[in-house]
Amino acid sequence: MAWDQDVMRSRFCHALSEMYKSEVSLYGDLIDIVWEADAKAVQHSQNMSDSQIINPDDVLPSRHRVERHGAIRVGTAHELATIRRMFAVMGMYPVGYYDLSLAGFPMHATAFRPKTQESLDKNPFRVFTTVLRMELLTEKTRELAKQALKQRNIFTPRLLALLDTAERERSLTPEQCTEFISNSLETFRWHSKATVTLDEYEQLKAEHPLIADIVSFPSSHINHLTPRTIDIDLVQKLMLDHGMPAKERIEGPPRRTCPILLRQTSFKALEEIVHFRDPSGSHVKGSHTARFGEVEQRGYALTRQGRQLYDQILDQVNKKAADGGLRGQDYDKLLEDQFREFPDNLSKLHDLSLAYFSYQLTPLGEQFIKENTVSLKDHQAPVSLQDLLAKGIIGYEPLTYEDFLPLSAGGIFYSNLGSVSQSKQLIMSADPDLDGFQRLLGACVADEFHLYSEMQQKSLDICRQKLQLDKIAF
Ligand code: OOG
Ligand code: NI
Repeated sequence: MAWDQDVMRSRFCHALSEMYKSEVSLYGDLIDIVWEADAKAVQHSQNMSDSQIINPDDVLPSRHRVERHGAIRVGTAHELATIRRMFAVMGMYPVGYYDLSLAGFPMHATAFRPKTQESLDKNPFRVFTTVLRMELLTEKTRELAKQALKQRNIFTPRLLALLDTAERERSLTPEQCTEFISNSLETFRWHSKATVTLDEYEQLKAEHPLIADIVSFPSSHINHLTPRTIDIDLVQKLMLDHGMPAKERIEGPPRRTCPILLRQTSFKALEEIVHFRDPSGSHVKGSHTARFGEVEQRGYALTRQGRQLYDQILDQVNKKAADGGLRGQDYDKLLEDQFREFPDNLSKLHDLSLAYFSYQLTPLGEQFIKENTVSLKDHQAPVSLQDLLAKGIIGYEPLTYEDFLPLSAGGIFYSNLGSVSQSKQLIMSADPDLDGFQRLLGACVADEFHLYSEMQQKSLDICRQKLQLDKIAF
């Protein structure tokens, strides 16, 4: 590739964040709060006096300071496949399949994100991308949605030309790269003029508010951006202190010593003025509620077993909460209690294969290579990982979860979108449709567990080579 995909992604992420800040000023305030919370958390962990100001930029791993995710929703196969081509230029590829019908949404999704450790370290920006499942709409709404989607083009002609160039020539000039960034922003820009009439909008919305959000506008507006924090509980508190319309509670697992997966909270979507098309040619004023700001704290990536245990515990929590009508703090208390079942120390998570890890030689291990006269492989039995860990030659660190938790996203949807239509039952009984999704996408999605497992294996291979071993028994 004759352009740097990681640089393109960073530039795009920065430009998108600036655009969203200018569109939704509360998102800018949220960024400031995250900065404040991170500074306080760092200060606290270092036991500094309050007067000593720490700049999180100086202390946190650099990816924290730029880290964002965003979310968009598209309507057609052409839109989804073109988004895929656009993100590929920035080194973002479809990872994971998310079936949102479970939560009553007629949509399914993937996350476009970098796949290698190197790229993730440079800039982990990812975009959760949903597409409408036309087959889950009632006939009348489906026709309306198709009509509205048919007459829009969410990509500038220049972007489409640049995509062709990039794919054909495998190269873009610096000027073309700059044009690419500015043109790609247009796809995600907010437009307050709807492409449908108020009547049509109401009809779409009655079936599901998200159908209206996807179908009624000339672009695929970014519906939220999400900075990463190191202390989401503090951010939640600061949001409330600052009088932000914060959600009642943080979604995802409870606060733990060893954080897992993802915890998220947000400020509620704003009601924005929209001008709807009028059959007479003028415009009618109305409103739309969809765009918000979110914040996330990322924890460890779980293995399939780990994820199963997580899902199982969460299921119990939700059943008990529903039975007892528990909400807010009562729900949080129950969540915390039930999650005691999930081991909360690093070596247990490792030994029970509940999380993924990256292995590296310890300082002792490095010294061992330098000074060792008898190589490890002279031993009769194959060297086991356990052995190397016990001898302190190899150490490990948890891998960060780079993906999403659709159920907690569901919680976020609910708090933003009010009531849902009767067609919800129909949607909720639908099966996931990975094949259908991949047909719309025009490509396969990568399996996230596979990617983590590959990263883990790669780190172990590097240790093995350094130690000059043929094999490390797992
Ligand atoms: C999808 C939301 C998914 C998250 O943080 O889990 C997401 C959407 O709002 O379209 O961003
Ligand atoms: Ni999100």
